[in-house]
Formats: sequence, C-alpha cells, structure tokens
Amino acid sequence: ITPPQATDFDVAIVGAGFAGLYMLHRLREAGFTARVYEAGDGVGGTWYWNRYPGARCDIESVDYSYSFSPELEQDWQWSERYPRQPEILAYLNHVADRFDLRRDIELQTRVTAAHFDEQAGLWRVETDRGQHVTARYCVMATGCLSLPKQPDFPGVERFAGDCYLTAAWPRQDVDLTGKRVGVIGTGSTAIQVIPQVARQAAHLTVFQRTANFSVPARNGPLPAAEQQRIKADYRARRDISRDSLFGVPVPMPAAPRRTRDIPPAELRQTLETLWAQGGAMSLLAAAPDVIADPEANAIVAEFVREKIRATVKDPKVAELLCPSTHPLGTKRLCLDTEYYETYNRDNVTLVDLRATPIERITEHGLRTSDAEYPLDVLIFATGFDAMTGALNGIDIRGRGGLALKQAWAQGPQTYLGLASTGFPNMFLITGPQSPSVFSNMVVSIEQHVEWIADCMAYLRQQGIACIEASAPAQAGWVAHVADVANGTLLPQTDSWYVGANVPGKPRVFTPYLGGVGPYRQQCQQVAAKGYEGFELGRQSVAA
Ligand code: NA7
Repeated sequence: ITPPQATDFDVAIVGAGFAGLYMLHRLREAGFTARVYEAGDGVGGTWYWNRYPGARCDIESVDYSYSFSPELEQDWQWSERYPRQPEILAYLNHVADRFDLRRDIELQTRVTAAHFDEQAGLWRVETDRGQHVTARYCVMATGCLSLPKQPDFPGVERFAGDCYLTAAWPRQDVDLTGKRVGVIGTGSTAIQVIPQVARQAAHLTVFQRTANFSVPARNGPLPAAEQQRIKADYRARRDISRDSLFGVPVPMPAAPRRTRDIPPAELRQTLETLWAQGGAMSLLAAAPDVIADPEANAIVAEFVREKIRATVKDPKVAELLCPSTHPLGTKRLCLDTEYYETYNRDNVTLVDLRATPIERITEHGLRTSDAEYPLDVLIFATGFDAMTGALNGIDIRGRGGLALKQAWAQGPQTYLGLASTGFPNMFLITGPQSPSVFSNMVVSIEQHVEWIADCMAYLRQQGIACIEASAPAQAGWVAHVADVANGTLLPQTDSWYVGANVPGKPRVFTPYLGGVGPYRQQCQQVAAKGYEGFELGRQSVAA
C-alpha cells in the first residue's frame, strides 16, 4: 500500500457559481482545505456572464436561493417574484462576503487540465495562469449551460455593426436606442431579451427557427408581508421542494390523475388558474403526465396555442409563433414577460427561418433566402453546448491517461450524475444524468454539494483514500436514466437535452427525469449502504 502524497489542497473546485461557492463553504465547515478556480473576474457563474437585458431566473426568488443558512435565508430580501440577474449576482456576492469565501477563490483563472496521478493518488490541476496544483479530490462545479455556442453563420466576421452574444454580454450598458437590431434565436434567453430590445430599438427583427412554448411569469414586486409569510414557514416550503419532482414547492401528487381523465371543464379551469398565476414549473408539476402522454400533451399544448392566438393580433404572426414542431415541455418550457405581446408592436418583425433560412450575414445585415434585412446590431441568443461542453473544454484525464472526452465519446457515462468510472476522486455537481437542468438548480446543487462533502468526510473517517464509480453501477445508472427518459416524449425532440443543437454531438438524452425527490432518496440509499456502487480504497490515507 502506497501512502498518498501530501497535496496542496484537499479539494480543487472548478467554478465559482452557486455550486462552487457552496461546495467551498461546506468543505471548509467539514475541515477540508479547498481552492476554487474561476475563469470570470467575479463570482456568480451563469449570473456573472448572462447580463443581457431582461436576464432573469424562471424559478421564484424565494426558492432559487440557498437553504443551508437559516440566517442568510431570513436576512436576504428579494425584491421581485422572479429575480433579475443583477439581484442574483448581488446575492451571490453577498454570500461570498458573508461566509468569507473570497480568500480561497482565484478569479480570472481558467482550469485547463486536470490529470489523475495514479501513483501518487492525487489530481494535478493546471490553470491558464501557469499554476500547477495538487489536490486529493477534484470537484467540477462547471455548470450545465456555461459554454455558449459561438456564432458560425457564414459572413459573420464581415458584419460592420455590433455583435453581442447574450451569454457574454458586456458589463457596460449597451444603448440600442435608434438602432435596427436583429435577434437570432427564440429559446428561453431570446424570449427574455426580445421584449426588452423591442422597447429600445428603432426596429427589431426576430429570426425564428423554432417557435417555443412560453408561459407568463406574472412577475411583480414581492411585497414584504408576503415574503415574511413565506419566511415564517421556510423549512416546510424547502422540504416540499426537496421531495418534489422539479425542486419547487409543488408537492408530488399522491395519486396522480391522468390529465386525459380530468373532465374538460375542470381541466380548463385548472389551466386558466395556472395561466393567471404564472409559472412554467407549476404548469408542468400540475400535469406531470404531459411529458409522457401525447394526448395530455396535445390538450395542454393547444391551450397554450389558444392563448398565443388570443394575444397576437396579426393571425399570420400568431400562427408562426404557435409551436408545431415538438410536444410541449420537450424543449425547455419558457417563462416570459410580455413576449407574445411584443409582436403587436409596430417596430417588431418576425422572420420564419424554416420558410426562408439564413443564407449569410453581410456587411450591413442578414440575408435570408428571400430578403436582406439591414441591421446595426446583431444579438445571438443561440444557446449552449449544454451539459458536457464546459467539461470537455478541460483536458480531464483519469486512470491510464483516459480522457473524459474519449470515455464519453458515445455520450456521458456517470453513476448518479456524480462520478464517472475511470476518474477516481472526481465529482460532478449537477452533472449529466442528474436532475440538474430539469429542476430548480439551487435545490439540486445543494443536494449534490452536501452528498459530496458527506462522502469525503466518510472516506476520511474510514481512512479511505480513493473512491471510484464501479463499471456495473455506472452501466446500471446510464440504462436507468435512458429507461426513464424513454418513458417520456422528450428524447424524440431535437433539443439541447439530447445534444441536437451542437453538430457532431452524440444524440443522448442527458438529464435524469426521475424527479428531484426520488433521486435524492437514491443518493441517500447509496450513501447509507457505505457508498454502494462505488469502489473504495486501493490506497490508505497517510496518517
Ligand atoms: P436554447 O434554448 O438552446 O435556444 C437557442 C435558440 O437559438 C433556439 O431558438 C434555436 O433554434 C436558435 N438557434 C440556434 N442555432 C441557430 C441557428 N444556427 N440558426 C437559427 N437559429 C438558431 O438556448 P437559450 O439560451 O435560449 O436557453 C438555454 C437554457 O438556459 C434555458 O433552457 C434555460 O435553462 C437557461 P432551434 O430551436 O435550435 O431551432
């Protein structure tokens, strides 16, 4: 038995968003040393980068927040039902200060490589600042939607106007007054940015390839009394979220009724009430079978189309905005504030890229197959290389020099979305094959962080230096994730959930759809059985 070498830190953490910040705090509390490496020059992750106008979370602020500190929970005051990006960023900066996290965070430092040294039983981490550090464990808190797709439209480099990527929006204000602006994309991001741009720009042209389903947010100020009422019973609300399907405070129905069995008048009333209340997750949680039963889906999808037709005055534009290519919820269900209403403005034009595809970007605008649109500004809201993009951007190597990219060439291979065979002592937070993007991220992040920290504490206590997902356990989990997904309508739709938005990516459905509550139970059972499905040991911890 080789005693492992001493390391610079117990744990290297990549990323200082919601996940990395809490991981650092939790590990410190458990008596580990940890160092966080963050590419941005501030903390916040997703909420650091995505500064585009209208950027907002689609989970309610009282739920999209840490629950680990009752004092933090009580002290922090949210101003609106759904938090804006600057408010979330301010919250995360407050957390970094409040828990004195900054002294262990290296900003403007991108991790370029992480190699497992089998002889020494440690991770060797390299950064773009030329640092070489060693750590017993490596935790990837790199985010699920953190690598934006780069615009690769022909001619893009020749555009004489200004180009902006929503996920790399400049820090200084961008003045669009009097400008002719084009937005490419109509996903969650575009649906937030479009109404804001329309208010400023002289003219806005939206280039739509796929119409999406969107539900009104019904955002507004969060009155102090209402917030106080929620905070008075915060534990109960958090507990419901933890045990729920999507990590929001909608309890799992004990005996779910099939949507198609609900009398039409009653269903209509329920949908009208939910529509009036706003919220995408509550619509899905109220009729969870919409993602599995085509008949249920058709009913709810048609309800949303009716709302679009009732909102958008020009029937041709309304029809273009009515999703027809995929069942509701099989692409991310969007949340909006006056998205459909925006198309009633005189200064907004919708272009259907399915009928008239983009040919090229020119010096002065964008040319489709039938017209040229003169533009001063182009905004790309074209999405991310989701789930695996950020991980693949790091040269991660496990046993025998095995590259993660290679191990995942046919799609991600994980056990519980937390670890991967061949990569000992590496953990993923909200990794592929965990509920992550199909849940309230903060609830999922807290669960992973706590599980990982508890696991490391257990290993330390047991004198175990090495943990690795076993190949059979991993194969079982990958098959289970696929089985659950195949019981739904989601794998059939081209979406970033299956990697269809990135050419050459293997088509594999990545999120775990079993629900946040059941997933938590499975993780707890694995831990309770001494980390069943993991191989422990191989080297003992030096005294
Ligand atoms: P999404 O949901 O991937 O949306 C990207 C949009 O951009 C979508 O409408 C795409 O159309 C469109 N797109 C992408 N590439 C092209 C090209 N080449 N031509 C035309 N249109 C294109 O990304 P978001 O940032 O909106 O949201 C990502 C997640 O972040 C969201 O779900 C939240 O969880 C937060 P397509 O549908 O591919 O036809």
